Amino acid sequence: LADEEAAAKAAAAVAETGAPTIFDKIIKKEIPATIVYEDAKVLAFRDINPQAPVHILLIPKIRDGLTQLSKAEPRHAEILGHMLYTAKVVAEGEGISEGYRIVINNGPSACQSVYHLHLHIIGGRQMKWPAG
Ligand code: DGP
Repeated sequence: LADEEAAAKAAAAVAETGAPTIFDKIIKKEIPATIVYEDAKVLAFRDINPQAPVHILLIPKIRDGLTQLSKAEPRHAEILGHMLYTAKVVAEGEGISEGYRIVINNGPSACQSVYHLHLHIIGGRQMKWPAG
């Protein structure tokens, strides 16, 4: 867990520089990803380290300052709404509408590791609550 905390803090420090993330390479199709949904504004692809039978990341194609949810400004309200609605559509496409979880890890204490806002869409198994 100490390693996880250290990595999360290091990732947050890099985020402050505004550096691009691995997700930019996925958006530009410079590195492969299993894309399950795409429109003009968002991209959804399978997580490389799945925590459940279905584990998809949904991201805005343009980061526009949204390194993490806590940086959201009023101008982001539309894309945030579109992301949440699209999560519902993606979950339907995966056949998990009966039950799934949407997660946003915000900042080091939530173990955010990639500083390009993303929703986790997780399902296909029984979830536990509270989350760890
Ligand atoms: P978070 O901890 O909320 O910042 O989640 C970042 C997620 O991104 C994590 O579950 C693993 C995933 N991830 C990191 N690098 C890659 C990659 O290159 N490809 C894919 N498909 N997922 C990645």
